[in-house]
Amino acid sequence: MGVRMNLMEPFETALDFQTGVLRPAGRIIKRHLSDMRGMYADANAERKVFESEGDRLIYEVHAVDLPEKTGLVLYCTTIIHPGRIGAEYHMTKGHFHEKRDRSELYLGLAGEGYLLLQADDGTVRGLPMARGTMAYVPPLWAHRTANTDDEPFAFLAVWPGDAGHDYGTIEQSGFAKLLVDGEQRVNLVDNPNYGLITRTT
Ligand code: PAN
Ligand code: ZN
Repeated sequence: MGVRMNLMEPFETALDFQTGVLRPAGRIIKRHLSDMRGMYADANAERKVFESEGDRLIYEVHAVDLPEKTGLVLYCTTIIHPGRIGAEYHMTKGHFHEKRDRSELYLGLAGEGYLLLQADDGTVRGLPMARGTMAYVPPLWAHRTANTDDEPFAFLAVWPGDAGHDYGTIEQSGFAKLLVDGEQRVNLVDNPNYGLITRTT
């Protein structure tokens, strides 16, 4: 159990810029491959990972434990471990905010990654992220991050307390583009499963 902060008292959190770890530890969420079944395009590659090594840890969220309330600022770090499922880089589940017009700010801390953004009409944008990159997630855009390097990719996220998270839309449709390893290092390619129900459990 992590420390729950008193939202009416000043407090400080120590952020390790190298690792993205917060102290004192709040809520830590670990996302394994089994939490993301069907989200990677290459189902065979996903199955092979399960068979050869079991349930791989893909990413961790280290959140300062505050209530999701209007007027509060919430923040957490995300650490995406390096690796691929097939050609696709390790990534987060991705979501829209439940209140679609709530925006967000990301700050790259360590490693290299990509922020993938998708509008309601399927338009996709990709922003490279490294240490010091401040990436703005506008209202109405779904967002997902991926680790495109061989080291852990860590970033800080700050967003309004009443934004909420809608995971279902992405679980159903996916993103229109995939971030894959290719000759030019990072490639954005069409997702053959886009718009289909990709989740199997
Ligand atoms: C981020 C994300 C975090 C994990 O803090 O929640 O990177 O990604 P998923 O939530 O998609 O699993 C954020 O965008 N918060 O709103
Ligand atoms: Zn968000």
